[in-house]
Amino acid sequence: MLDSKTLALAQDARTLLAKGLDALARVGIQTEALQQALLDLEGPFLLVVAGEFNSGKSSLLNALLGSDFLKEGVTPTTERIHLISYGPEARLQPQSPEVALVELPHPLLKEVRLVDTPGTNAILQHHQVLTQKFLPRADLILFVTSADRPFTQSEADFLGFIRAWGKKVVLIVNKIDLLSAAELQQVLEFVRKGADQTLGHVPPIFAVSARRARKGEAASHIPELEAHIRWVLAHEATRLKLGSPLGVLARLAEEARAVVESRIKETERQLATCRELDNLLQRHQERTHRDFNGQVALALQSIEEVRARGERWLDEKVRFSRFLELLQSSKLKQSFIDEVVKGANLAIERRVQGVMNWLAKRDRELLEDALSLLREAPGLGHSQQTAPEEGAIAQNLEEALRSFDPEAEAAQLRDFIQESLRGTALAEVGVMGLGLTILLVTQKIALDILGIFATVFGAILATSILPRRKEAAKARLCERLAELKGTLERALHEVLNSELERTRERFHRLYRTPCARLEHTRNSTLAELRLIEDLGREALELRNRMG
Ligand SMILES: Nc1nc2c(ncn2[C@@H]2O[C@H](COP(=O)(O)OP(=O)(O)OP(=O)(O)O)[C@@H](O)[C@H]2O)c(=O)[nH]1
Ligand SMILES: [Mg+2]
Repeated sequence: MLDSKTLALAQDARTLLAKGLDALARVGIQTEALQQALLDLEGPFLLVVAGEFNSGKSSLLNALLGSDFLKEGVTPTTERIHLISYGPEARLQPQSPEVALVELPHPLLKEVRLVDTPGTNAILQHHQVLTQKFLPRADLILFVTSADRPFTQSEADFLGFIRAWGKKVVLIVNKIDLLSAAELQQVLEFVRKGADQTLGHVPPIFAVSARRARKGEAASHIPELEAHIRWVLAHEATRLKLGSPLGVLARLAEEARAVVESRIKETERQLATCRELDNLLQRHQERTHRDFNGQVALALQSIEEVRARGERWLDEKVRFSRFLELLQSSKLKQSFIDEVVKGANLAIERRVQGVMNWLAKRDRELLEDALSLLREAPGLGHSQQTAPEEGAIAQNLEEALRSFDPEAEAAQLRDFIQESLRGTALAEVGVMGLGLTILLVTQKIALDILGIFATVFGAILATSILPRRKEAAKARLCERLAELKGTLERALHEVLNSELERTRERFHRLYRTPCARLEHTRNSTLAELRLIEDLGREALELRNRMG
């Protein structure tokens, strides 16, 4: 009959285990061991005998049960898990290639189910696998080591495995008939130390001889072991039984934690790529902004050239000897057109076009840089498998690059410049018949040939002193051209700003969605990690509360 405190603990355990099953399954951890442990909660106490092959596990069970039913031998002998329970007469029934059911008429078996397991560290690997698979079900483990080769390295490894599942252990040093009393003391000391190091504590240790017991000789110490087993069954069975699935839960939570942590690490690595893309965009925009001034200077150069030619023209024409000629303004006008401004509009348009091409090239470079950044992202280069979100980003970038048409881009940029020049107050164009079908010109950025000539000519006529006329004309020319330069410069900067904005938006579209998904994944995986850590901690706390 369970007391109320144990009943409450059992209830808490069941609630926690149900929560655990759910959480572990969601993370993708195999939960069979926990499901089995839950089923076993309702079944008999499972006392499992484990250890290296030939240590005398089957002999020990035969000695405890006073039978010779289990096969013994010097080579690896026990091939299956033997589940031994009470039955009116001895019988063995193979259940599967892995499990055999044994019934024996021994009263101890009414209180406990004993389990004989294949030995570890044998050449037959599958024996060890069978035993390791079964161990999570154990409520208590009798770990058998042989007195003639006590506590080997592989036994220490195996005990470490048992500890990870949170199992309680009783250590059995078997075959003590092979040792003198002094040797036995040495062996026991050695085993005690080894156990302490491996398990972190010294479990109960029994030094026995299954052989003596079987021969009916004294000093087998099997009765002491049996008494201990009966005591455990009477006083600790419930606690151990409830603790068993909690140990399994803690162990699986630990496994899940490692899995989830590595997922978080992988997501963080991909998120770092997202941040790299942000940085790349930022650097690209800063660099484009900086280098743009050089491009603008190139475009303005054409206007500068008009100014230089205009000044030279004035120096040449506005001379006393040619003064009469000057007054024939139609000739003068034609000369001004031919020598100063002819071709200037085309030159400006070409240079502006050059700036637009440069901007388009920069956009393409950004896509290329982003793609190589993604290809060189840590992990991507080494693993064959590309993470899905990174794959999506790379695909978007490749697609954007494939469909990237620098000419169409530059044309679109021209549209921008048209837009930004609309409504500027330069004079009408095309009037001088220069054949200006050029886009820019129709958008009023062309040199206002007539206007400039009128300004210059007006300045020439405005004053009667010749050198002054020249200076005044030069000054007016400069003024008008500076005005034009200012307009063009502003228009180009407006284009730059809207282009940077547009690039930012378009570039973001290529990776923002997968990156947002990654952030979401990271956050939900972090929440999973916290849940798993809580589960593991609660499982251990609850087991400790059981005493
Ligand atoms: N001297 C001595 N030999 C023992 C004792 N117990 C078992 N043996 C012998 O050790 C050998 C192995 O015994 P098993 O009981 O088959 O050992 P096991 O651990 O079940 O071996 P596997 O089933 O192969 O894992 C047999 O030859 C036994 O006779 C003992 O107390 N003293
Ligand atoms: Mg055996």
